[in-house]
Amino acid sequence: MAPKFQGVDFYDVDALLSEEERAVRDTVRAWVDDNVIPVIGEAYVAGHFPTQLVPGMAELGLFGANLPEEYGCAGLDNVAYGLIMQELERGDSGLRSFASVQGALVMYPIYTFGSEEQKKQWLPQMASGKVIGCFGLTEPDFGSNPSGMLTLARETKAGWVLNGAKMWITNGSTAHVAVVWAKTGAIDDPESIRGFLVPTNTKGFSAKDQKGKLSLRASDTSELVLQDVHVPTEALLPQSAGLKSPLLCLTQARYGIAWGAVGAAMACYDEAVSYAKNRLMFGKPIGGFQLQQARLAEMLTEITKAQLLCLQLGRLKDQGKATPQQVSLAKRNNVNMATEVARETRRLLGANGILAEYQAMRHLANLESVYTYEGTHDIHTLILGQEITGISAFG
Ligand code: TGC
Ligand code: FAD
Repeated sequence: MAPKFQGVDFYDVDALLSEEERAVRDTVRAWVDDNVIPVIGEAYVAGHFPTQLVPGMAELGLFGANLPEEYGCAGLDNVAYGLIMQELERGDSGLRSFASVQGALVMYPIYTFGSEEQKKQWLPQMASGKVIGCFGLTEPDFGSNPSGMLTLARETKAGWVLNGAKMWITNGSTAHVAVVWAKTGAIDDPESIRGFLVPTNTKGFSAKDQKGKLSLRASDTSELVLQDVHVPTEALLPQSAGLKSPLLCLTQARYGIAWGAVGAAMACYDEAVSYAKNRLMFGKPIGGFQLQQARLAEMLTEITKAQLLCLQLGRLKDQGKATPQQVSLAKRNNVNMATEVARETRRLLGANGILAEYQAMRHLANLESVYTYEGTHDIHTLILGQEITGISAFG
């Protein structure tokens, strides 16, 4: 059995956490060690999300953990929330994706743009894991540029009728409810984009698994088709207004990803150190050779920088001061960093590095998706470019 994860904390970042934040982190860390690490390699190879883990995650209060207790959520601060994402992604990006989508992309828009009735109806059920959600923004021809979406919602006497297709939707086939973003006005008017809560058993709604994924294999990714889907007036998220609404949700999810990526990097670094100390070649541990020491030193340096970045971002978020551009910088840096750490670990492990029995290759393959979703690395570069120069590369 693999030894328990001891953490990676070269700069005593622990000392900067509150007692509650440490306790949350330690609880999720132990849960991941006991429940995720033993099964995730097999689930990944088999290509399915380990649904048996959902009740345990709900019991620990991991869904929408930074939303208020009055709706059945844990009411934690954003640093504790980030630490949860870190530990989940230490297990697997698919697990963190599941929690990100449930909390940041479905519960958050219900909380932020929903009516009181919608919040009471959906949030407690989602916090308890009895209802699973998905978030439909991306379309086959509109990924980085969601403003061009073709999905339409037309008002009728009884409510709305939705038509369109969404692509690459995490939790799409397992979800009970989908947050669907659609234009309610002219096709060239992103200001008319609004969010709808669509139960997935509504007539005309279908979800099809995305087959052939070589990344995020322990995650459900689907294509959604909406063909004359009739929903009542109450399905509309009343406070949603324009492209800015889904983008606000993305800021929440990107924040969690910035922390999650650190978890994946920590898992890989831990594996690399252990392997370097134990693998003998040319009569001594490979960790005794300068080339491998340089690899490990680089990994530890980058992880430490990313940890400090996350912590300060979380503190800013708790003060209501974090900007979307600061979140972009963290998502962009940390995911790239984690991808490099996973790649270097895979290489350090030699042939063993390609096996599912070890973690590095799985994390590396996962992180290629994380690099692309929630705004590709390039898109975050351009968001920062606009912030720096005041000139948009998109318009
Ligand atoms: P643009 O004109 O820049 O913005 C429209 C309005 O929105 C505001 N805004 C934001 N607000 C909050 N958070 C953000 N991140 C925001 N970004 C922009 C902006 O200030 C403006 O407000 P206002 O008041 O002036 O109207 O819009 P644009 O059409 O030029 O697009 C900009 C761009 C390219 C940055 C944006 O479209 C973008 O971020 N594209 C990337 C798409 C993306 O990230 N898709 C993710 C889909 S979901 C997903 O991948 C889930 S994976 C989940 C998992 O498994 O973990
Ligand atoms: P494109 O936008 O076609 O980009 C292709 C390439 O062009 C990229 O390298 C990109 O960086 C580059 N590019 C694009 N525009 C520019 C530019 N202006 N300048 C320079 N380069 C540019 N979406 C959801 O709505 N909900 C989900 O739950 C969800 N889950 C996902 C799960 C997985 C596993 C994956 C892989 C994706 C998921 N997505 C989801 C979709 C994801 O958000 C999109 O894949 C992402 O936004 C990129 O869109 P695209 O794949 O169409 O790439």
